[in-house]
Amino acid sequence: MNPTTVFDVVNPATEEVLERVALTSAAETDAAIERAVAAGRSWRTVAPGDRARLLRRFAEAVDGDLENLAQLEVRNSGHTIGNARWEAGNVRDVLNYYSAAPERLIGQQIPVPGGVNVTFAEPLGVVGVIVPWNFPMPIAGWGFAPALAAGNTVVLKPAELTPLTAMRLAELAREAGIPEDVFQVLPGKGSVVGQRFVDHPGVRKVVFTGSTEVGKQIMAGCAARVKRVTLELGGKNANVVFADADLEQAAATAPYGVFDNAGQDCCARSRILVQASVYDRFMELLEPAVRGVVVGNPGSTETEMGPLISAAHREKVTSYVDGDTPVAFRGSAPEGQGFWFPPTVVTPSSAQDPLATDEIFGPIVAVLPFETEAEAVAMANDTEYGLSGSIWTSDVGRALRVSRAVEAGNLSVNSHASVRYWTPFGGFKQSGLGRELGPDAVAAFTETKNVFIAV
Ligand code: TAP
Repeated sequence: MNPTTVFDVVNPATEEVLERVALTSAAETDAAIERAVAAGRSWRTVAPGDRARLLRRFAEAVDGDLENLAQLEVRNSGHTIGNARWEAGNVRDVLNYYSAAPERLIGQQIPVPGGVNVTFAEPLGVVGVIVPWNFPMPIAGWGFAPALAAGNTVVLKPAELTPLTAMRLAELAREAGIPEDVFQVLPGKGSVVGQRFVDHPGVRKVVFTGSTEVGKQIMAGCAARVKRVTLELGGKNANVVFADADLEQAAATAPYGVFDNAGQDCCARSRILVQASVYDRFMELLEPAVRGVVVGNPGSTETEMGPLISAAHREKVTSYVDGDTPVAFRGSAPEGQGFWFPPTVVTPSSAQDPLATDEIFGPIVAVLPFETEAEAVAMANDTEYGLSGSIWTSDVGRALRVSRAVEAGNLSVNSHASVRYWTPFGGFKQSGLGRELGPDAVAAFTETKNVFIAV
Protein backbone atom coordinates (compact mmCIF):
# COMPACT_ATOMS: atom_id res chain seq x y z
CA MET A 1 0.00 0.00 0.00
CA ASN A 2 1.18 3.52 -0.73
CA PRO A 3 2.52 5.04 2.57
CA THR A 4 0.97 8.41 1.76
CA THR A 5 -2.52 6.89 1.58
CA VAL A 6 -2.37 4.74 4.71
CA PHE A 7 -1.52 5.42 8.33
CA ASP A 8 -0.04 2.95 10.81
CA VAL A 9 -2.13 3.15 13.99
CA VAL A 10 0.18 2.46 16.95
CA ASN A 11 -0.45 1.21 20.50
CA PRO A 12 1.23 3.93 22.60
CA ALA A 13 1.86 1.52 25.49
CA THR A 14 3.79 -0.99 23.37
CA GLU A 15 4.66 0.90 20.13
CA GLU A 16 3.18 -2.02 18.14
CA VAL A 17 1.33 -1.27 14.91
CA LEU A 18 -2.33 -2.19 15.47
CA GLU A 19 -3.75 -1.57 12.04
CA ARG A 20 -3.08 0.21 8.72
CA VAL A 21 -5.90 2.64 8.12
CA ALA A 22 -6.61 4.13 4.69
CA LEU A 23 -6.49 7.94 4.68
CA THR A 24 -9.46 9.65 3.05
CA SER A 25 -8.43 11.93 0.17
CA ALA A 26 -9.81 15.41 -0.56
CA ALA A 27 -11.84 14.04 -3.50
CA GLU A 28 -13.25 11.22 -1.34
CA THR A 29 -14.12 13.75 1.36
CA ASP A 30 -16.00 15.89 -1.17
CA ALA A 31 -17.90 12.83 -2.40
CA ALA A 32 -18.81 11.90 1.21
CA ILE A 33 -20.03 15.46 1.89
CA GLU A 34 -22.17 15.37 -1.25
CA ARG A 35 -23.68 12.02 -0.19
CA ALA A 36 -24.37 13.55 3.26
CA VAL A 37 -26.14 16.51 1.60
CA ALA A 38 -28.34 14.11 -0.38
CA ALA A 39 -29.03 11.89 2.67
CA GLY A 40 -30.09 14.95 4.64
CA ARG A 41 -33.11 15.47 2.38
CA SER A 42 -34.74 12.30 3.71
CA TRP A 43 -33.18 12.22 7.24
CA ARG A 44 -34.77 15.54 8.11
CA THR A 45 -38.18 14.18 7.14
CA VAL A 46 -37.95 10.99 9.25
CA ALA A 47 -40.81 11.14 11.77
CA PRO A 48 -39.50 12.50 15.09
CA GLY A 49 -40.44 9.32 16.99
CA ASP A 50 -38.61 7.16 14.43
CA ARG A 51 -35.48 9.33 14.57
CA ALA A 52 -35.60 9.08 18.38
CA ARG A 53 -35.94 5.28 18.15
CA LEU A 54 -32.94 5.03 15.79
CA LEU A 55 -30.79 7.04 18.22
CA ARG A 56 -31.88 4.80 21.10
CA ARG A 57 -31.03 1.73 19.02
CA PHE A 58 -27.62 3.25 18.31
CA ALA A 59 -27.19 3.73 22.09
CA GLU A 60 -28.17 0.08 22.66
CA ALA A 61 -25.65 -1.05 20.02
CA VAL A 62 -22.91 0.97 21.80
CA ASP A 63 -23.96 -0.57 25.10
CA GLY A 64 -23.81 -4.07 23.63
CA ASP A 65 -20.30 -3.37 22.30
CA LEU A 66 -19.10 -1.42 25.34
CA GLU A 67 -16.31 -3.76 26.43
CA ASN A 68 -15.01 -4.14 22.87
CA LEU A 69 -15.00 -0.34 22.37
CA ALA A 70 -13.23 0.17 25.71
CA GLN A 71 -10.55 -2.45 24.95
CA LEU A 72 -10.05 -0.89 21.49
CA GLU A 73 -9.48 2.51 23.13
CA VAL A 74 -7.01 1.01 25.62
CA ARG A 75 -4.99 -0.33 22.67
CA ASN A 76 -5.30 2.70 20.38
CA SER A 77 -5.05 5.56 22.91
CA GLY A 78 -3.38 4.03 25.98
CA HIS A 79 -6.35 5.04 28.14
CA THR A 80 -6.77 3.09 31.35
CA ILE A 81 -9.47 0.46 31.05
CA GLY A 82 -11.49 2.18 33.78
CA ASN A 83 -11.48 5.46 31.86
CA ALA A 84 -12.15 3.76 28.52
CA ARG A 85 -15.25 2.00 29.90
CA TRP A 86 -16.51 5.34 31.18
CA GLU A 87 -15.86 6.91 27.75
CA ALA A 88 -17.81 4.25 25.82
CA GLY A 89 -20.61 4.51 28.40
CA ASN A 90 -20.61 8.27 27.91
CA VAL A 91 -21.32 7.84 24.16
CA ARG A 92 -24.26 5.56 25.02
CA ASP A 93 -25.58 8.01 27.62
CA VAL A 94 -25.23 11.03 25.34
CA LEU A 95 -27.09 9.21 22.55
CA ASN A 96 -29.89 8.27 24.97
CA TYR A 97 -30.03 11.83 26.36
CA TYR A 98 -30.35 13.44 22.91
CA SER A 99 -32.75 10.75 21.66
CA ALA A 100 -35.37 12.75 23.58
CA ALA A 101 -34.71 15.79 21.39
CA PRO A 102 -36.34 14.92 18.04
CA GLU A 103 -39.77 14.83 19.70
CA ARG A 104 -39.12 18.09 21.54
CA LEU A 105 -37.93 20.38 18.73
CA ILE A 106 -40.65 22.78 19.75
CA GLY A 107 -41.16 26.16 18.11
CA GLN A 108 -43.18 29.17 19.29
CA GLN A 109 -46.48 30.70 18.35
CA ILE A 110 -45.94 34.46 18.70
CA PRO A 111 -48.93 36.84 18.81
CA VAL A 112 -48.75 39.30 15.90
CA PRO A 113 -51.36 41.50 14.20
CA GLY A 114 -52.88 40.35 10.88
CA GLY A 115 -52.09 36.68 11.07
CA VAL A 116 -50.49 33.73 12.79
CA ASN A 117 -46.74 33.59 13.44
CA VAL A 118 -44.89 30.36 14.17
CA THR A 119 -41.23 29.39 14.45
CA PHE A 120 -39.56 26.12 13.46
CA ALA A 121 -36.24 24.63 14.59
CA GLU A 122 -34.79 23.52 11.26
CA PRO A 123 -31.66 21.34 10.83
CA LEU A 124 -28.58 23.11 9.48
CA GLY A 125 -27.70 20.42 6.89
CA VAL A 126 -24.32 18.66 7.00
CA VAL A 127 -22.29 19.05 10.20
CA GLY A 128 -18.53 18.34 10.11
CA VAL A 129 -17.15 17.09 13.43
CA ILE A 130 -13.34 17.22 13.90
CA VAL A 131 -12.13 15.17 16.87
CA PRO A 132 -8.73 15.23 18.65
CA TRP A 133 -6.79 12.20 19.91
CA ASN A 134 -7.20 12.78 23.63
CA PHE A 135 -10.83 11.63 24.07
CA PRO A 136 -11.76 10.00 20.74
CA MET A 137 -15.12 8.58 21.83
CA PRO A 138 -16.82 11.17 24.07
CA ILE A 139 -15.82 14.19 21.99
CA ALA A 140 -17.16 12.47 18.87
CA GLY A 141 -20.47 11.72 20.63
CA TRP A 142 -20.90 15.26 21.96
CA GLY A 143 -20.89 16.42 18.33
CA PHE A 144 -22.75 13.70 16.43
CA ALA A 145 -25.52 12.85 18.93
CA PRO A 146 -27.21 16.29 19.17
CA ALA A 147 -26.47 16.99 15.50
CA LEU A 148 -28.25 13.81 14.34
CA ALA A 149 -31.09 14.36 16.82
CA ALA A 150 -31.77 17.78 15.28
CA GLY A 151 -32.07 16.24 11.80
CA ASN A 152 -28.60 17.00 10.46
CA THR A 153 -26.31 14.53 8.73
CA VAL A 154 -22.75 14.18 10.03
CA VAL A 155 -19.30 13.69 8.54
CA LEU A 156 -16.76 13.02 11.29
CA LYS A 157 -12.98 13.11 11.13
CA PRO A 158 -11.22 11.32 13.99
CA ALA A 159 -7.63 12.26 14.83
CA GLU A 160 -5.15 10.53 12.55
CA LEU A 161 -3.55 8.84 15.58
CA THR A 162 -6.78 7.46 17.08
CA PRO A 163 -9.38 6.53 14.44
CA LEU A 164 -10.33 3.00 15.55
CA THR A 165 -13.19 3.59 18.01
CA ALA A 166 -14.84 6.17 15.73
CA MET A 167 -14.69 3.68 12.85
CA ARG A 168 -16.36 1.09 15.09
CA LEU A 169 -19.03 3.61 16.11
CA ALA A 170 -19.89 4.11 12.41
CA GLU A 171 -20.40 0.33 12.06
CA LEU A 172 -22.62 0.29 15.16
CA ALA A 173 -24.71 3.17 13.79
CA ARG A 174 -25.32 1.17 10.61
CA GLU A 175 -26.20 -1.97 12.62
CA ALA A 176 -28.73 0.17 14.50
CA GLY A 177 -30.38 1.17 11.24
CA ILE A 178 -28.99 4.68 10.78
CA PRO A 179 -28.51 5.09 7.01
CA GLU A 180 -24.86 4.91 5.96
CA ASP A 181 -24.67 8.42 4.51
CA VAL A 182 -26.36 10.03 7.53
CA PHE A 183 -23.32 9.36 9.75
CA GLN A 184 -19.97 8.89 7.99
CA VAL A 185 -16.58 8.56 9.64
CA LEU A 186 -13.67 9.66 7.44
CA PRO A 187 -10.24 8.80 8.87
CA GLY A 188 -7.57 11.09 7.48
CA LYS A 189 -5.42 14.13 7.91
CA GLY A 190 -6.65 17.38 9.40
CA SER A 191 -4.99 19.31 6.61
CA VAL A 192 -6.96 17.29 4.02
CA VAL A 193 -10.27 15.98 5.42
CA GLY A 194 -10.68 18.62 8.15
CA GLN A 195 -9.78 21.39 5.72
CA ARG A 196 -12.47 20.19 3.27
CA PHE A 197 -15.05 20.40 6.08
CA VAL A 198 -14.07 24.05 6.44
CA ASP A 199 -13.88 24.83 2.72
CA HIS A 200 -16.70 22.76 1.19
CA PRO A 201 -19.90 24.82 0.89
CA GLY A 202 -22.01 21.70 1.53
CA VAL A 203 -20.88 21.59 5.19
CA ARG A 204 -22.99 24.10 7.13
CA LYS A 205 -21.32 23.83 10.52
CA VAL A 206 -17.94 22.70 11.87
CA VAL A 207 -17.58 21.38 15.41
CA PHE A 208 -13.90 21.38 16.31
CA THR A 209 -12.07 20.23 19.43
CA GLY A 210 -8.30 20.56 19.59
CA SER A 211 -5.56 23.14 19.86
CA THR A 212 -6.31 26.86 20.06
CA GLU A 213 -3.90 27.40 17.14
CA VAL A 214 -5.82 25.15 14.72
CA GLY A 215 -9.13 26.39 16.17
CA LYS A 216 -8.24 29.94 15.11
CA GLN A 217 -7.49 28.77 11.56
CA ILE A 218 -10.80 26.91 11.42
CA MET A 219 -12.72 29.92 12.70
CA ALA A 220 -11.05 32.15 10.08
CA GLY A 221 -11.86 29.64 7.31
CA CYS A 222 -15.46 29.33 8.46
CA ALA A 223 -15.80 33.13 8.68
CA ALA A 224 -15.04 33.38 4.96
CA ARG A 225 -18.21 31.32 4.31
CA VAL A 226 -20.26 32.52 7.33
CA LYS A 227 -20.18 28.88 8.39
CA ARG A 228 -21.40 28.07 11.90
CA VAL A 229 -18.70 26.89 14.27
CA THR A 230 -18.38 25.44 17.76
CA LEU A 231 -14.84 25.40 19.18
CA GLU A 232 -13.57 23.50 22.23
CA LEU A 233 -9.92 24.48 22.62
CA GLY A 234 -7.14 24.38 25.18
CA GLY A 235 -6.90 25.18 28.86
CA LYS A 236 -4.41 26.05 31.59
CA ASN A 237 -6.78 25.45 34.42
CA ALA A 238 -6.27 26.47 38.04
CA ASN A 239 -6.90 24.28 41.07
CA VAL A 240 -7.18 26.90 43.83
CA VAL A 241 -6.61 25.57 47.37
CA PHE A 242 -7.52 27.93 50.21
CA ALA A 243 -6.18 27.54 53.75
CA ASP A 244 -9.67 26.73 55.05
CA ALA A 245 -10.02 23.70 52.71
CA ASP A 246 -9.93 20.05 53.71
CA LEU A 247 -6.23 19.86 52.85
CA GLU A 248 -5.99 16.06 53.08
CA GLN A 249 -8.79 15.70 50.53
CA ALA A 250 -7.47 18.50 48.31
CA ALA A 251 -3.98 16.95 48.19
CA ALA A 252 -5.21 13.37 47.78
CA THR A 253 -7.37 14.31 44.75
CA ALA A 254 -5.08 16.89 43.10
CA PRO A 255 -3.14 14.21 41.12
CA TYR A 256 -6.38 12.95 39.53
CA GLY A 257 -7.31 16.53 38.64
CA VAL A 258 -4.23 16.80 36.44
CA PHE A 259 -2.69 13.36 35.72
CA ASP A 260 -5.86 11.65 34.55
CA ASN A 261 -5.39 10.63 30.91
CA ALA A 262 -1.68 11.43 31.50
CA GLY A 263 -2.52 15.13 31.61
CA GLN A 264 -3.75 15.03 27.99
CA ASP A 265 -6.97 16.74 28.93
CA CYS A 266 -8.09 20.27 28.12
CA CYS A 267 -9.62 20.36 31.65
CA ALA A 268 -6.42 19.22 33.42
CA ARG A 269 -5.82 21.34 36.52
CA SER A 270 -2.22 21.97 35.47
CA ARG A 271 -1.73 24.89 37.87
CA ILE A 272 -2.25 24.34 41.59
CA LEU A 273 -2.51 27.68 43.42
CA VAL A 274 -2.08 27.19 47.17
CA GLN A 275 -2.61 29.76 49.93
CA ALA A 276 0.86 30.54 51.31
CA SER A 277 -0.02 29.80 54.94
CA VAL A 278 -0.70 26.11 54.10
CA TYR A 279 1.71 25.71 51.17
CA ASP A 280 4.32 23.61 53.03
CA ARG A 281 1.70 21.32 54.58
CA PHE A 282 -0.05 20.90 51.21
CA MET A 283 3.23 19.92 49.50
CA GLU A 284 3.94 17.39 52.27
CA LEU A 285 0.56 15.80 51.62
CA LEU A 286 0.82 16.03 47.82
CA GLU A 287 4.15 14.20 47.56
CA PRO A 288 2.98 10.72 48.64
CA ALA A 289 -0.20 11.14 46.57
CA VAL A 290 1.87 11.83 43.43
CA ARG A 291 4.42 9.11 44.12
CA GLY A 292 1.52 6.69 44.65
CA VAL A 293 -0.09 7.19 41.20
CA VAL A 294 0.02 3.76 39.52
CA VAL A 295 1.50 4.23 36.04
CA GLY A 296 1.73 1.29 33.64
CA ASN A 297 -0.24 -1.25 31.61
CA PRO A 298 -3.46 0.62 30.76
CA GLY A 299 -5.34 -2.68 30.42
CA SER A 300 -4.96 -3.42 34.13
CA THR A 301 -7.79 -2.23 36.38
CA GLU A 302 -5.15 -1.22 38.98
CA THR A 303 -3.55 1.31 36.64
CA GLU A 304 -4.32 4.99 37.16
CA MET A 305 -2.22 6.55 34.38
CA GLY A 306 -1.18 5.25 30.96
CA PRO A 307 1.35 6.48 28.39
CA LEU A 308 1.40 9.65 26.31
CA ILE A 309 -0.11 9.37 22.86
CA SER A 310 3.03 9.39 20.67
CA ALA A 311 6.79 9.70 20.56
CA ALA A 312 6.48 13.22 19.12
CA HIS A 313 4.15 14.30 21.90
CA ARG A 314 6.44 12.85 24.57
CA GLU A 315 9.30 14.83 23.04
CA LYS A 316 7.24 18.01 23.36
CA VAL A 317 6.32 17.28 26.99
CA THR A 318 9.91 16.31 27.83
CA SER A 319 11.17 19.64 26.47
CA TYR A 320 9.58 21.33 29.53
CA VAL A 321 11.78 19.39 31.97
CA ASP A 322 15.54 19.85 31.67
CA GLY A 323 18.43 20.16 34.14
CA ASP A 324 17.32 23.62 35.35
CA THR A 325 13.61 22.85 35.82
CA PRO A 326 12.50 23.28 39.44
CA VAL A 327 11.15 19.74 39.90
CA ALA A 328 9.77 19.26 43.43
CA PHE A 329 9.07 15.53 43.11
CA ARG A 330 7.99 12.93 40.55
CA GLY A 331 6.14 9.66 40.41
CA SER A 332 7.33 6.62 38.51
CA ALA A 333 6.87 5.37 34.95
CA PRO A 334 7.80 2.13 33.19
CA GLU A 335 11.03 1.90 31.18
CA GLY A 336 11.35 0.48 27.68
CA GLN A 337 8.74 0.31 24.93
CA GLY A 338 5.85 2.79 25.18
CA PHE A 339 5.62 6.57 25.39
CA TRP A 340 5.89 6.83 29.19
CA PHE A 341 6.37 9.97 31.25
CA PRO A 342 6.18 10.14 35.07
CA PRO A 343 3.76 12.39 36.98
CA THR A 344 5.86 15.49 37.68
CA VAL A 345 5.37 18.40 40.11
CA VAL A 346 7.26 21.64 39.41
CA THR A 347 7.49 24.84 41.44
CA PRO A 348 8.30 27.72 39.06
CA SER A 349 9.40 30.92 40.81
CA SER A 350 7.23 33.06 38.53
CA ALA A 351 3.63 32.74 37.35
CA GLN A 352 4.95 33.84 33.93
CA ASP A 353 7.20 30.77 33.57
CA PRO A 354 6.12 28.67 30.55
CA LEU A 355 5.56 25.81 33.03
CA ALA A 356 2.80 27.97 34.54
CA THR A 357 1.44 29.46 31.29
CA ASP A 358 1.68 26.82 28.50
CA GLU A 359 -0.82 24.05 27.94
CA ILE A 360 1.78 21.27 28.17
CA PHE A 361 -0.85 18.53 27.71
CA GLY A 362 1.17 16.06 29.73
CA PRO A 363 1.57 14.95 33.36
CA ILE A 364 3.33 18.09 34.60
CA VAL A 365 1.72 20.34 37.21
CA ALA A 366 3.01 23.74 38.40
CA VAL A 367 2.37 24.64 42.06
CA LEU A 368 2.37 28.35 42.95
CA PRO A 369 1.64 30.13 46.26
CA PHE A 370 -0.78 33.06 46.75
CA GLU A 371 -1.56 35.29 49.74
CA THR A 372 -5.14 36.60 49.40
CA GLU A 373 -8.41 35.63 47.72
CA ALA A 374 -8.04 38.59 45.34
CA GLU A 375 -4.55 37.43 44.36
CA ALA A 376 -5.81 33.87 43.80
CA VAL A 377 -8.53 35.14 41.43
CA ALA A 378 -6.05 37.40 39.59
CA MET A 379 -3.61 34.49 39.14
CA ALA A 380 -6.35 32.08 38.02
CA ASN A 381 -7.45 34.64 35.42
CA ASP A 382 -3.94 35.56 34.25
CA THR A 383 -4.21 33.43 31.11
CA GLU A 384 -5.90 33.70 27.72
CA TYR A 385 -7.50 30.31 28.41
CA GLY A 386 -10.74 29.92 30.38
CA LEU A 387 -12.02 26.37 30.26
CA SER A 388 -12.28 24.91 33.75
CA GLY A 389 -10.97 25.04 37.31
CA SER A 390 -11.42 23.86 40.89
CA ILE A 391 -11.88 25.76 44.13
CA TRP A 392 -11.13 24.06 47.45
CA THR A 393 -12.58 25.80 50.49
CA SER A 394 -14.95 25.13 53.40
CA ASP A 395 -16.46 28.64 53.15
CA VAL A 396 -19.59 28.63 50.95
CA GLY A 397 -19.48 32.40 50.50
CA ARG A 398 -15.89 32.22 49.25
CA ALA A 399 -16.76 29.29 46.99
CA LEU A 400 -19.47 31.36 45.30
CA ARG A 401 -17.46 34.61 45.17
CA VAL A 402 -14.47 32.92 43.57
CA SER A 403 -16.64 30.83 41.21
CA ARG A 404 -18.25 34.03 39.92
CA ALA A 405 -14.89 35.83 39.60
CA VAL A 406 -12.91 33.14 37.77
CA GLU A 407 -13.24 33.53 33.99
CA ALA A 408 -13.84 29.92 33.00
CA GLY A 409 -16.74 27.91 31.64
CA ASN A 410 -16.68 24.93 34.03
CA LEU A 411 -15.83 25.24 37.70
CA SER A 412 -16.00 22.64 40.45
CA VAL A 413 -16.01 23.33 44.18
CA ASN A 414 -14.29 20.67 46.32
CA SER A 415 -14.21 18.42 43.23
CA HIS A 416 -12.30 18.12 39.94
CA ALA A 417 -15.10 16.78 37.75
CA SER A 418 -15.87 19.02 34.74
CA VAL A 419 -17.97 16.83 32.49
CA ARG A 420 -21.55 15.73 33.06
CA TYR A 421 -23.65 15.20 29.95
CA TRP A 422 -26.65 16.96 31.55
CA THR A 423 -24.77 20.25 31.91
CA PRO A 424 -23.21 22.70 29.43
CA PHE A 425 -19.50 22.39 28.69
CA GLY A 426 -17.27 24.96 26.98
CA GLY A 427 -14.75 27.73 27.34
CA PHE A 428 -14.38 31.44 28.02
CA LYS A 429 -11.78 33.55 26.18
CA GLN A 430 -9.47 31.53 23.86
CA SER A 431 -10.70 28.20 25.24
CA GLY A 432 -13.53 28.15 22.78
CA LEU A 433 -16.81 29.31 21.40
CA GLY A 434 -20.24 27.86 22.10
CA ARG A 435 -21.27 25.07 24.43
CA GLU A 436 -21.63 21.33 24.07
CA LEU A 437 -23.74 18.93 26.16
CA GLY A 438 -26.61 19.90 28.43
CA PRO A 439 -30.18 20.78 27.50
CA ASP A 440 -29.26 23.60 25.08
CA ALA A 441 -26.78 21.80 22.82
CA VAL A 442 -29.40 20.84 20.24
CA ALA A 443 -30.11 24.54 19.61
CA ALA A 444 -26.54 24.83 18.31
CA PHE A 445 -27.53 22.44 15.50
CA THR A 446 -30.70 24.18 14.36
CA GLU A 447 -31.69 27.41 12.63
CA THR A 448 -34.80 29.26 13.78
CA LYS A 449 -37.21 29.79 10.91
CA ASN A 450 -40.01 32.32 11.34
CA VAL A 451 -43.22 31.87 9.31
CA PHE A 452 -46.05 34.43 9.16
CA ILE A 453 -49.44 33.35 7.78
CA ALA A 454 -51.83 36.18 6.89
CA VAL A 455 -55.38 35.45 7.99
P1 TAP B 1 -4.80 19.69 16.66
O1 TAP B 1 -3.71 19.80 15.64
O2 TAP B 1 -5.54 20.88 17.02
O3 TAP B 1 -5.77 18.51 16.13
C1 TAP B 1 -7.11 18.32 16.50
C2 TAP B 1 -7.90 17.79 15.32
O4 TAP B 1 -7.89 18.76 14.27
C3 TAP B 1 -7.30 16.52 14.69
O5 TAP B 1 -8.34 15.70 14.18
C4 TAP B 1 -6.47 17.09 13.55
O6 TAP B 1 -6.20 16.18 12.52
C5 TAP B 1 -7.38 18.20 13.07
N1 TAP B 1 -6.68 19.24 12.30
C6 TAP B 1 -5.37 19.59 12.33
N2 TAP B 1 -5.14 20.60 11.45
C7 TAP B 1 -6.32 20.88 10.84
C8 TAP B 1 -6.72 21.80 9.83
N3 TAP B 1 -5.85 22.65 9.28
N4 TAP B 1 -8.01 21.82 9.44
C9 TAP B 1 -8.91 20.99 10.01
N5 TAP B 1 -8.58 20.07 10.95
C10 TAP B 1 -7.30 20.02 11.39
O7 TAP B 1 -4.22 19.09 17.97
P2 TAP B 1 -3.05 18.02 18.08
O8 TAP B 1 -1.96 18.17 17.07
O9 TAP B 1 -3.74 16.73 18.12
O10 TAP B 1 -2.45 18.41 19.48
C11 TAP B 1 -1.61 19.58 19.59
C12 TAP B 1 -1.89 20.30 20.87
O11 TAP B 1 -3.26 20.71 20.87
C13 TAP B 1 -1.77 19.45 22.12
O12 TAP B 1 -0.47 19.34 22.56
C14 TAP B 1 -2.68 20.19 23.06
O13 TAP B 1 -2.02 21.29 23.62
C15 TAP B 1 -3.77 20.68 22.17
N6 TAP B 1 -4.96 19.78 22.18
C16 TAP B 1 -6.03 20.22 22.81
C17 TAP B 1 -7.14 19.42 22.84
C18 TAP B 1 -8.35 19.89 23.53
S1 TAP B 1 -9.50 18.84 23.96
N7 TAP B 1 -8.54 21.13 23.78
C19 TAP B 1 -7.16 18.17 22.22
C20 TAP B 1 -6.03 17.75 21.55
C21 TAP B 1 -4.94 18.59 21.52
P3 TAP B 1 -4.86 15.26 12.56
O14 TAP B 1 -5.21 14.13 13.45
O15 TAP B 1 -4.64 14.82 11.19
O16 TAP B 1 -3.75 16.10 13.10
